[in-house]
Amino acid sequence: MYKKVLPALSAWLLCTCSILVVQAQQPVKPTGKVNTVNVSGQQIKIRTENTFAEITVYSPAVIRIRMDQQPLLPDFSYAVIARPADTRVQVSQTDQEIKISTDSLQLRVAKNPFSVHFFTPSGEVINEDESGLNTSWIGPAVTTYKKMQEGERFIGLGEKTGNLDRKGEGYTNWNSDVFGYATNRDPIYATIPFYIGIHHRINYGIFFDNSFQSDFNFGASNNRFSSFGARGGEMNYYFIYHTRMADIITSYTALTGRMPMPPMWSLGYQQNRYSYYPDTEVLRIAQTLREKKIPADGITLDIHYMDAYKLFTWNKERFPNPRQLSDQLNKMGFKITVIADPGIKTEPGYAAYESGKQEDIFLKYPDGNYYTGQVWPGWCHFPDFTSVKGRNWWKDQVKSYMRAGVSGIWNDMNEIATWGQKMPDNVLFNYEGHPITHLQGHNLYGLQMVRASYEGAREALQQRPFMLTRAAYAGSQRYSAIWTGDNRAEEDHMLLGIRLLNSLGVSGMPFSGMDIGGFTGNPTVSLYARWMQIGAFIPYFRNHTGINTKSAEPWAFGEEVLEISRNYINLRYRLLPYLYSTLHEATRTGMPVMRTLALNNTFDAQVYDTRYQQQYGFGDALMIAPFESTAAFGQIYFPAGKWYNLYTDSMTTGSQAVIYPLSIKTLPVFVKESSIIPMQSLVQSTAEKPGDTLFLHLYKGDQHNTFVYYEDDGQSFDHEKGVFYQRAITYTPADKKLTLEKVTGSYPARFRYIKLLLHGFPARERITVNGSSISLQAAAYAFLSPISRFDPQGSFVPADSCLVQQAVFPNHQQFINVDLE
Ligand code: NBV
Repeated sequence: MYKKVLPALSAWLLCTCSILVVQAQQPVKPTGKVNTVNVSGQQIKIRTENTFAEITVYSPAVIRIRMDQQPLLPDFSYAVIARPADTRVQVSQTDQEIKISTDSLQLRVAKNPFSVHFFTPSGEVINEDESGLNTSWIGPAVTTYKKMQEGERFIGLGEKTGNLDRKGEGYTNWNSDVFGYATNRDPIYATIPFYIGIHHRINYGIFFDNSFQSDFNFGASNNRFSSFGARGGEMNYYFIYHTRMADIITSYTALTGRMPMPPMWSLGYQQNRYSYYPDTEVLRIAQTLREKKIPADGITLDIHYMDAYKLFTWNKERFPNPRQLSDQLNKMGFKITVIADPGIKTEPGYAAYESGKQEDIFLKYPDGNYYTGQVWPGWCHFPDFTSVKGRNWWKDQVKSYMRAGVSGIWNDMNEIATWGQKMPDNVLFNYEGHPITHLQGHNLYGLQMVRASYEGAREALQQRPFMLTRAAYAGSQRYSAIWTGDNRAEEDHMLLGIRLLNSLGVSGMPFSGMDIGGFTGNPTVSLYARWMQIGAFIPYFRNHTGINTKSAEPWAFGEEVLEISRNYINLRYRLLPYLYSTLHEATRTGMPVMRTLALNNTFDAQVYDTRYQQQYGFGDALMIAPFESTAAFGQIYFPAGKWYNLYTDSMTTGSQAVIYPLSIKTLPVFVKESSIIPMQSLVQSTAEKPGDTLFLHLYKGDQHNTFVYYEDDGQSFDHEKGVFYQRAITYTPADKKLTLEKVTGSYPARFRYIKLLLHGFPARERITVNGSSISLQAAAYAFLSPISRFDPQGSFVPADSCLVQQAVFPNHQQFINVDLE
């Protein structure tokens, strides 16, 4: 017997020991040294001791690095829509390194061990692997370590809590349902693995396209490196270098796509709660908005419109005739957005469940059984949006909303959220016919859901649908706006919300919003007022609150708050031509609407100071300085240049911080010198015509400035066929001129006249427009209305006003030249 056991035992010991030796040798597997290099045009394939690598030049400013322990799989990404552009590239090599140069960037790949080092064309280090760490694997998990440059800062990564400058922090991407999240909670709902590093007057972007749970470390609990990695999949990142941050965002959005033009109505004010029902209550809210002269465009229906939370059904008692309701609302100038959760109740006889089973579109376990998880309706199956079949099924279902007169879909719970939140790892996602597990599919679910919702709604409406999503992955901007989920009615949440939206903005998602007033809990009167003011300067302006909170409509907090809210909603509507043009810029270049000051003042250390980090640009012209509603004074940082107070035109020179008295009646807003701001007269909804005059505000300054003015019909896709109205408006201070270029596009102008309002210009009697002298009048101009004082005499606090010089001239299609002095 011993004869048999002993050899077996020694064999077992030998085997165990050798495994231990191997493991002890390499618990962390490095790339190793380069063995072979194959150059083919813009692509270089490299084989190292432990790695299969591929370097691809996408453009002079964008280089992609791919690495894996196994031969690289066929290339596939839901996020990236760009292909490498033909680019002039020079590749040379020695025994030590491979040198790859484009017109804007130099990459040196060291051969022993394999590591990458990016330089500017003049040889400054932009970013390089941390020597000794580089890229490595721990089991299937891969991480790239970058040397922490002196003074390096990091911004971006989408919807992430924390400070504007993320230095010293670590973050995880795993889309999560985080009801009433703490202001430092991570992760929350969305995954955008793109960040911008800043040091020595250099900035660069890194997009790590890997949908597994990923981790970013910007010097958290280490003083050596920044790193990014994932629990599985390839090391697959795009390195982007430009001298201006704006261009980095443009290159990033060239890779992952840009938002489409939204329907104009989605830029109006949206009234919401969890939930307005029955239909008569929805109509009462709409009517009250009209009666109280609060401009509004949207009403959103939360989960109670459904029958027992069953998707694609209507509760027959609460909403007996949805089409009639939407027709009535449409006549009043309102559009309906409905919530849609992905869970389909497993109830025999329920149409969506039956047809989903028949079409076999639900997520499955490896043994072929459908995955069942619990959420609002009870036990549910979940459509697999990573299959064509699943998306097509969803698209058909979604069309039933459009038949009921719905204009927008609010995609909720798509992290995927299930009660308990621990969806099993072994659930399979079709992934276009190449199945992956939940580990890789999870962060993609929201993106693919909004893709299917957008495409279905677009086909059904033949007009621009509005889409809102809670979960996202890079690229979601191509289909949907995003909001920041279940925030709290607290002061620091309002400020956090601004940082989240600013961060989403530099991460390619310009169309965004947060629940104004807060979702959980009840805001104080002043917090509500301040939040509504800020809401006017947020791309998606929606008031929303939870199920068991007090009423949160603008009239629920007393007369003064009603006036404040109305005042700012009015201002928002008057600013629509400016906002719409700014969104058009987002579709062309990826520029955000909410612009952290870091975007245009990247190397000014002050803008990262936690006292000023919430300040942001709303488009190019306006700077918003948000403060807690309880503060009596606020310290505001003015970046370089000159700044006008929006309400009074008083001027502050930049590169300094100023202590500013605060009042709950006004939100501090400033206008950058040389700005051009087109406005319209007040309407109660975007369905109403805004009068025949475009108000063009021009602020005297020393900076040359161009604003691209844009209009279209606000609803169809005709603009894709050239039916738009666009003209560049340029202010040239050196020549004392304002020029409106000849109009491009075939859409007829909405405005017959232009009223030019000059701010900060010396008083004169006439100006010259295309050679003809036109009279100029001095006038007081107010951006806000007076506020009732509500004292026993009922007197009014006069509104702040600016002294402007104004002139009116026809808005013809041809070149218009205005001589200002
Ligand atoms: O559908 C109800 C809510 C919705 O109002 C909210 O905006 C979402 O973020 N939804 C979450 C479901 C869960 C609420 C506790």
